[in-house]
Amino acid sequence: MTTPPATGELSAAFDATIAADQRIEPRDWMPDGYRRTLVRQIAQHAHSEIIGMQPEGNWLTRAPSLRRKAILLAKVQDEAGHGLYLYSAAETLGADRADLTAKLIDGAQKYSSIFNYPSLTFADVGVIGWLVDGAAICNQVPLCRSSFGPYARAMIRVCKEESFHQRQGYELLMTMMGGTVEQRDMVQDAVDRWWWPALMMFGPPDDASPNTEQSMRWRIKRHTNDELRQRFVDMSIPQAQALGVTVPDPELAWNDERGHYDFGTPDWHEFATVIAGNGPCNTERIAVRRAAHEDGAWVREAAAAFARREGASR
Ligand code: BYC
Repeated sequence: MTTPPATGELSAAFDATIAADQRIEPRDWMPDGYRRTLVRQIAQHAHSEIIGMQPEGNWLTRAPSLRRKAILLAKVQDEAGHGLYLYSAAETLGADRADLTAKLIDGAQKYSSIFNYPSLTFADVGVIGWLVDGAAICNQVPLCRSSFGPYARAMIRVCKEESFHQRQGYELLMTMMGGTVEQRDMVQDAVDRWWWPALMMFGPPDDASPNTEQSMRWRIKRHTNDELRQRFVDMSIPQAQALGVTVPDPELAWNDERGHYDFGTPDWHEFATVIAGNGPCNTERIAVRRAAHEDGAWVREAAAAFARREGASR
């Protein structure tokens, strides 16, 4: 019998893999903190995809045409798929999917702040695609190089689908901007409501982000929250100009010296309120998720009974 390697050796192998920019796989030894951080981030990400179906899902029965309905249906279904890849990635770390769902419903685990805002008009569907999926792409493209293999691989497919989502949102807004004055006003109103929450998606500022430093060292995160927020602003402003809308930030200005846009400070008090569970739609989002979980109990029971029968007949 061979002697198992000592923890020191395992830890050195882990550090060397990270330093060489290679992937950690589920079979590899990893520090408890690395595993915990990944389960936290991946679970939160999975929950966001699942809860994220709600603001747009609200418009499925009221889409203005069959074409818009088919597009929206496909997008919302994609989000469900993203949630499933991510729950699977969390399972490779030893997390239990039923336990993760219970933690979401109990409020023990977070999901993205952005989904606690209401979608008031069909223009919100376009703005969610443009800005929310746009922010998601900015945040998630670097995660395709995250050090944990299953997470990085899940992100590749997620990002491909998110770019389709972003384009469908932008195309919808372009169409509305070519319409009536009322339609253009709806788009501007939606941009005014979603701009700041979209900037908050990147998380607290770097000097108030407890997890960034260690997550960067472990190469789970590749950029800080502020770096990605800046990238998102720089990317979105020319798109806003092409669309013919403005963003609700009097401090926004191109800074020639930095080669970036300067922009105002998001309302971090509002962010703290939303992630503490007291945003405009937190209660409703969790109530809908809980009801869907309870309504699906018979499906889970039937699937488990089928699996038991198949197992017994083998
Ligand atoms: N909302 O130390 P920090 C989508 C929490 S889905 C809520 O900077 P970290 C889409 C953070 O968890 C979008 N909570 O944390 C779906 C931590 O609290 P805990 C979701 C937030 O992890 C459908 C505390 O604040 N995307 O794209 O280093 C349709 C301190 O923060 C938020 C992902 O999840 C927030 N916005 O960095 C369309 C991407 N921000 O956990 C689109 C993957 C921070 O210690 N996640 N918190 O209690 C990440 O990249 C990182 O987890 C974050 C935060 C950048 C979000």
